[in-house]
Amino acid sequence: MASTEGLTTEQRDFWAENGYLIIPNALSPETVDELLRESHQLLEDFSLDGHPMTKFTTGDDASSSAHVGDNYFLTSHDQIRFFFETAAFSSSGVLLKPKTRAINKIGHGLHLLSPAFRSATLTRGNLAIARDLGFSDPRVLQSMVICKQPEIGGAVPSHQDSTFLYTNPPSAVGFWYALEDCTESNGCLSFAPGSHRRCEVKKRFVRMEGGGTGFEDVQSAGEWSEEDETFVLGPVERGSLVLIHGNVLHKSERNTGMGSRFIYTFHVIEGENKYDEKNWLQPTAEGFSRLNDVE
Ligand SMILES: O=C(O)CCC(=O)C(=O)O
Repeated sequence: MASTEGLTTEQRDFWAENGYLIIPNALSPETVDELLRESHQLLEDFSLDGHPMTKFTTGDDASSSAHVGDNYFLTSHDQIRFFFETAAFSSSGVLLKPKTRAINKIGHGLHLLSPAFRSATLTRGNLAIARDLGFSDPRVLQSMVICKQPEIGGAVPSHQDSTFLYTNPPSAVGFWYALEDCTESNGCLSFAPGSHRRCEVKKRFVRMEGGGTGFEDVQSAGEWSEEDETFVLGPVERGSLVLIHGNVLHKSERNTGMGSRFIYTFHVIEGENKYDEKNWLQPTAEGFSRLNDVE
C-alpha cells in the first residue's frame, strides 16, 4: 500500500541524523479515504452500553497518576477499543460531546481485526522500510487511530516510544500515517531532531504488581535533560508517512481548530530483542504480527 519500496540513501541519512523521517504521498488518496471511512464507521458502531468510559491520559511523568491502566486498556492489544478525550466530559463526569466526537483514540488491534487497517499495515512497502531501518524480524505489536478531535483533541506530551514499547535493547519504531492534513493549529507532531542519539531511554511503562500501570527506571540510561532539546514542527499532508525512532523525543499540541486530525499509527519492534512480561502490552499466544510474513 505504501507506494514507497524502501528508503533512498538520502532518506536513510536523514533518519540516522534526525531520528524521524517524513515521506509524502506514501498512501494513495483511495487508501486514505478507505481508512478514514473505516475509522468513522467504527466510531459510529461502537456502543456506550457497558463501556467503562476509559479516558486516554498521556501523563508520562513517573510521579503522575495521570496514565491509563485499567483492564479495558490492558487487554486491548487484540481488540478494537475506544478511549475517550478527558475534555469530552464535564467536571462532574457528564459526556458533553457525541461519541463520534469524543474519542481520543481507537486501539490497539486494528491491524488484527480490521481488514482495511490490516491491509495498510502488513504490506511489502512497510516491510521494505523496516528492513532498511535495520530490522531482521520486524513485529507489529500495536496499532491505533488517533482522532485529535476538533476543539478538545488533547496534547501529547514529549515522550520516547520505547518507554511505552520497551525491548532490551530498545528497538521500537512508529509508522505514523496522516489521514488528514496535520498543521500547527490542529496539533501536528514536533520532534527534537537527533535526540535519539543523545537520549537513552530512562524509564519504561510497566504493569505494576498491585495492578494498573506505572513507570520503572531503566538502569543503564545516561544523563540527559529534555530542557536541552529544541523541537521543530513536522506539518504533513494527508497520505504522508512519518517514521519515528523509538528514542526520539516527540510530542503534539492540542487541536484548537474546528476540524479533526485523524492519523493511523502502528509500531514495530525487533522480534529478536527481549520483550518481557512487565510491559503493559502483552502478546497473544501467536505472538506479535510478523511483518516478514508478507513476503
Ligand atoms: O499523533 C499524535 O499526536 C502523537 C502520536 C505519538 O506521539 C506516537 O504515536 O508516539
